[in-house]
Amino acid sequence: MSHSEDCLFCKIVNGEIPSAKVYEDDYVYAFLDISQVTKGHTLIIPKDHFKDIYETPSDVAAQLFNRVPIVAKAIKEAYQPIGLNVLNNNEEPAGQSVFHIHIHLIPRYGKGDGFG
Ligand code: DGP
Repeated sequence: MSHSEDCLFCKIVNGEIPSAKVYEDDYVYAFLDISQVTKGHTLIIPKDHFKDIYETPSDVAAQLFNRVPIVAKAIKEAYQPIGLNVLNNNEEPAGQSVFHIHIHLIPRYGKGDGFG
């Protein structure tokens, strides 16, 4: 398993930094985003370190995106949103602030829910 020494999300995967786990298997880890854009805002990351979509091998991306419906259904069941946005930011100008690829799942609750 490849890690980057000073990567925040590698530390979350390792348990060095605590997180609220939503889902985990051998390849991916999902946890609540610390700055909840809406209630239940979740991030899914590969356990191996890759900076962004450009550096992520297709097989790892396949595993990562494959888990989106699983986590989306768990969020829907737990939080009962009326919609859900799936988002992936790559590079700083696009809003990436943590350089370990991640997918945002943002549950939506209607007008005034704080997103969009
Ligand atoms: P992005 O801007 O797309 O790179 O998203 C990074 C997200 O990571 C941002 O929404 C906030 C979240 N985040 C940053 N630090 C932590 C942390 O220590 N714990 C958790 N759970 N989330 C974090």
